Amino acid sequence: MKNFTLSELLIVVGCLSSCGGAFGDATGSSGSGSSDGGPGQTDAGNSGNKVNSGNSGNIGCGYATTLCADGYICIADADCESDICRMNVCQALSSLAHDGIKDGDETDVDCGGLHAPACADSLMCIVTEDCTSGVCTKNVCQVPTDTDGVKNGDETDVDCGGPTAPKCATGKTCNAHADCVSDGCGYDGKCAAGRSCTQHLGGDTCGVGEIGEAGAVHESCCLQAPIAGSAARVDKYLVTAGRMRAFIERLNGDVVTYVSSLPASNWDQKNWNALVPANIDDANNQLGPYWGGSKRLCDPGQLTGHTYYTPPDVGAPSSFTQTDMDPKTLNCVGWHLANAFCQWDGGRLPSHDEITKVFTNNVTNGWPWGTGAPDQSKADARWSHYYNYGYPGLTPRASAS
Ligand SMILES: [Ca+2]
Ligand SMILES: [Ca+2]
Repeated sequence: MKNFTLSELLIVVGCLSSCGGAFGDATGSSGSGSSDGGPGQTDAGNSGNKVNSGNSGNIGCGYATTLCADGYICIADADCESDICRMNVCQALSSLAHDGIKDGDETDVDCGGLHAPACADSLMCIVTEDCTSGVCTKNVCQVPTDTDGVKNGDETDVDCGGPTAPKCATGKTCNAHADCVSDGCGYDGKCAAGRSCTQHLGGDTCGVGEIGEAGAVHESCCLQAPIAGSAARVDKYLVTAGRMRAFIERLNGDVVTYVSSLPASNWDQKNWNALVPANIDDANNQLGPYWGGSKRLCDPGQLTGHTYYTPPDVGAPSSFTQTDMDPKTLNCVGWHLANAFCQWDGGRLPSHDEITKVFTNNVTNGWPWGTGAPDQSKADARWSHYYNYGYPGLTPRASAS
């Protein structure tokens, strides 16, 4: 193995790689210098980094899905063509690594050390990197467990996710909804705070300011806030159109089948099943302007309008795009569908008494924004985006009164 100078290592640490799977988004790199046409280079816009004493900059390394050649930066063995990642550099597979004997710096036969693949469970090791499990105890590679403090086996993050480990908390890495406590694996490969907040728009765009606005501070739309004088919690933000869309799309519009599984104490199967959608077309119809007769102020328009985007063929084309609408607060939704949504998302609809107490701090200090009618200057980010009702992309009225 070659020796690196300090400056070379600094270059390595400061840049992104575009090969291997561990780095995810290949957005180019921050290093200086120019490409020298390294192996596998296919795209000038995707620059990986090769440890190379003769070059201080970046070397094209193909696309993010390619394996890294010897000498390129890696995080895990699986990032490398040689299947050997040591000290974050892909190592050349030694000719000794498949000769059937323990030689070189191998810790067991043809495994371990700097030039052979990591060792399977129960084989000999010296350091954690000698083992596929990442756990070397008393010089023996250990079987992965969900308490060893290492992401190994089928886990998607440290000691969580996959078929056997406990489910992962919010923010941990996931591959599927089932990996997460919330049953929601987000678009970013992290467990979402709620089942309905796995998407970007209306999923993690809640908080002060609009998307792209200077000073905007956004977080998950599924966070919850305490209620004074109660053990219950309430959504920190009003439900977005995007959260309803996540619900509808996850069920492919078939809310009827979902509610059919609810206990009688939570759902009136006989009288309510016909009042929720059975497919996507039903859902667009129910969340559009005309279901059950025209809904007041739910027709498309710039001063009115349903915030759940519905396609043109529903009969009432939205005046705004789905991208505009999904982050907005949901409106024009029937009680039964709202009820089903809340239960699917792990909660329930609040009672009138409960919601009154929430908005008046347990009836002690008026409304959350103080006294009098709410207006723009009194907007409270705990409960809503600014300007989120009916005016996507437009300057809002100065007062909602
Ligand atoms: Ca060997
Ligand atoms: Ca583990």
